[in-house]
Amino acid sequence: MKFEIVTIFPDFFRGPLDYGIVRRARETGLIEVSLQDLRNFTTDKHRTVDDRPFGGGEGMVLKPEPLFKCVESLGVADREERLSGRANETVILLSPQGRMFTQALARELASLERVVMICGRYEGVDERVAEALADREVSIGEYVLSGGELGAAIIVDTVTRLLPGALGNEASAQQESFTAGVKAGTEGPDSTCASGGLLDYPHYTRPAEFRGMAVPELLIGGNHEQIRKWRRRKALEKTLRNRPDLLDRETLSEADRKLLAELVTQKEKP
Ligand code: 9D3
Repeated sequence: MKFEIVTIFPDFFRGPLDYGIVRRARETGLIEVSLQDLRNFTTDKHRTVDDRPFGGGEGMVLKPEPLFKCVESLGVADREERLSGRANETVILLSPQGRMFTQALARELASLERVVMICGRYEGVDERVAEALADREVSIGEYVLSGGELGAAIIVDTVTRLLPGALGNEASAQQESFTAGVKAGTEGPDSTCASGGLLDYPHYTRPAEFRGMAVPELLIGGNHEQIRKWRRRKALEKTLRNRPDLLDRETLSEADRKLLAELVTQKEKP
């Protein structure tokens, strides 16, 4: 998988991509990350990448010419080929106006050979980039960043860990929370699995008691059926508290619904 990142701050990526799973994936050649300095695609003496907005208003806008020149220099397939899916590659514009980046989009990107990411800066990017150069506009969340660079780093990280061979235990990427979609009736997670569609259950390691805080006794006991049920209940509990929206989507099993009903009544007590 090749990631190509178009940015005015290539040095920004020294750091986020040099640790852990992403670093190892680069070292083993599972992924390649290439940084494109947008200023190298300017033609004027001052290497200008931005200009004032037509129609007036605050701030500066990234000019289209260097962005088009840069992406075209990478030898990407025609936009039509990309959009139809005939080319196994995509060009993404990172912008606050984009569709939300989700685990589902990460999975889609993980199936491609090449992902080009354009990082916006200033108050925005000339709209012709979104209309005619990028295949899609993606936001990483409902908050305002200073530019798309953090978004691009997040996408590299998220997609890389989905690639077969990126994790020590290849099965574990499949088990993570937000892979979602585990239906009722499908067997619940076993003792080593996370809880499909829910937030993860709490984890503990040694010591069994730390500053007076004990690890739940049941986890030390080793009754795996009990442990499985406890983890499912804890996952439901945490999801209800922190992400109730996930419960609406979740198709819960009969046992889950019973547990959840209990938790809701407990919560309502003073
Ligand atoms: C008031 C208008 N602002 C839009 C919300 C202007 C503006 C602010 C910040 C335009 C661009 C930016 C820079 N942000 C990104 O380029 C960006 C981003 C983000 O701000 N939030 C979430 N995801 C992303 S991806 C790129």
